[in-house]
Amino acid sequence: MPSDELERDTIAAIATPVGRGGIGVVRISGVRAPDIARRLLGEVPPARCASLKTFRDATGAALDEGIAIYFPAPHSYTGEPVLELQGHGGPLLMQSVLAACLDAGARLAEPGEYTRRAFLEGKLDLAQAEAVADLIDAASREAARSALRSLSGAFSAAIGTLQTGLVELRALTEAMLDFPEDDVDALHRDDAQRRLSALRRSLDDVLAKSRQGSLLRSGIHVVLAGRPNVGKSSLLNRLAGEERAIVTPIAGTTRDALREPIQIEGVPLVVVDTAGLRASADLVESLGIERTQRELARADVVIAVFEAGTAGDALEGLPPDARRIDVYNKLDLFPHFTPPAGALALSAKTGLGLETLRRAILEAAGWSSAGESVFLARERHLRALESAREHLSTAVNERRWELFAEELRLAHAALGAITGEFSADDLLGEIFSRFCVGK
Ligand SMILES: Nc1nc2c(ncn2[C@@H]2O[C@H](COP(=O)(O)OP(=O)(O)OP(=O)(O)O)[C@@H](O)[C@H]2O)c(=O)[nH]1
Ligand SMILES: [Mg+2]
Repeated sequence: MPSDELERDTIAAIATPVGRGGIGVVRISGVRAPDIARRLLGEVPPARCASLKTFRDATGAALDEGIAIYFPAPHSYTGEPVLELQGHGGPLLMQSVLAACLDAGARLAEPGEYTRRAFLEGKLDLAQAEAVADLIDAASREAARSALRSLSGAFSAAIGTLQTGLVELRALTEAMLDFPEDDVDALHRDDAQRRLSALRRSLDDVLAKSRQGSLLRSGIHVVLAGRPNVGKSSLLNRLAGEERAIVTPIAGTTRDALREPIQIEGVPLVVVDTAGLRASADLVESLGIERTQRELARADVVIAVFEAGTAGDALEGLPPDARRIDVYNKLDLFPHFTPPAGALALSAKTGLGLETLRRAILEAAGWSSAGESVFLARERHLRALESAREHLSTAVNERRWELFAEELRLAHAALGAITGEFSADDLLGEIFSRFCVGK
């Protein structure tokens, strides 16, 4: 730990959202918290008890009356002495309480600084600290549940188990480096390979759960595309459960891409309705079609919409790598219509076939977990896991103990980056700067 971390400033911030509210919280963390309590409240409140207090400024004038809670170190969110002042949540009032804290010796906290301190004090590892931000930002029930699981340490524990396995294998390998006689070697080589296979299986399992979880974090981008008037907007409204997009019998109704966040089984998706694809002389419509092409380029899943009773035709500009679901709409008009193999038939008007479409969307997006525990992994975690996986694959074919040991060491380091065991300062800066102030 650098020495400036030992002599940390005491920080203060408004922890509740900006604006009017029934309650507003100012949070102070650092060695001066007791001193600030004495200046504002006249005394340090008893540990972890809610005390009704008058908050006063440096001149002794009353600012607000509210609840003060003092958390002595190390039993606080940051691991430092923490004072929480819960006052009336008016913006001006909160500002004046905060100003009194600054006058009493605190400085304004930076975004994520409380959680960063919690990390430095060993209250949380890096994956858990990230889960705090993910929990706050969770856009769906499933995402929130996964974030909470990571926060409680389930993800870190899975990484920890992998690391323990690696440490054991590394110890075995290091021993071999000292005794390279042939007979011992063969025995240990078998043992090492067995352990290595088990480790690789566990790693693949964690990686699969993390890939699933990353879908929850980023949300799945689903784009509706097709000729004008086939019912794309009607389908969006159905999926959203509300009349979001304008629907008319006029071809070329939708001009601009319309995004709608929806959830299917708690999984967050963004569904984009687009302008129908056709050659158009209308300037606005042409611009809309350009936007359709842009949306298509970054789709995870494309729903290509056709009309029942027609053969469907080739749609230009569909990205080759996105998953595609072909849908024949207006089944109510052609109840005996059978879609081509692999395509779905449905009716946006009656809702027939919509459930099948919802399931198909999740499946196309790669979501397979039926309530099973997934990890709300970030891109950073996926990269680290993939890197660890590569080192283990290299190790499998490595006959030289020194190089075998080196691959294990690198895999170990990659996993350590997830929990912050081996993390550079700039990575920490990058992670915590995305937090809100007061967290
Ligand atoms: N009978 C029937 N009519 C439908 C169905 N879905 C859409 N329609 C009708 O088809 C017409 C076009 O629907 P939209 O949802 O506006 O079609 P769109 O693909 O968004 O059209 P553009 O925005 O012009 O590209 C409207 O009159 C809808 O009421 C359906 O399942 N059955
Ligand atoms: Mg439309």
